[in-house]
Amino acid sequence: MTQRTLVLLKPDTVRRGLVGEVIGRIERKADWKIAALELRQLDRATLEQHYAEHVGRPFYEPLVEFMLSGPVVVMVVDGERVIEGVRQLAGPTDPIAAAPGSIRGDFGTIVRENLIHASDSEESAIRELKIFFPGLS
Ligand code: RTP
Ligand code: MG
Repeated sequence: MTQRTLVLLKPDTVRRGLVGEVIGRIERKADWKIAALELRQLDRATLEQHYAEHVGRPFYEPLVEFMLSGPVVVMVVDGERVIEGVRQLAGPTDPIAAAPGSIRGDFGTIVRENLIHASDSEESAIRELKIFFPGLS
């Protein structure tokens, strides 16, 4: 089943020079294709939409500040079961709980600074793709 997902490489990934490493893991999966890719400084309005489900939670404000702290890589990836697949490559939200071999498990320690975002369902992917790439067909 070919799907499309939205992936963000968070400011920690860019700052730490791990963009190539993380993109490489995505790129090496059979038949997955990068459909769009951009280094972008996000603004608060975009993040308010993106993280709408988390508004009011204690981690929301620090999360938005972190996501504004530097540019992120915004990308669209197409391929076989890519939504579940990128989540699997990323590992669980808490990098200490994430298994070695996963992106978060290999490179992360802090829950907030967990390197990568990937849409968690087809519904989320459609919603998030509209926010970050409104012109993409
Ligand atoms: P993401 O949306 O970034 O792919 O990550 P996720 O589904 O694994 O995590 P989610 O629950 O949607 O939370 C979004 C992001 O908020 C930060 N966070 N901080 N307790 C905390 O300090 C906390 N909890 C979540 C993380 O950056 C998480 O990825
Ligand atoms: Mg999430």
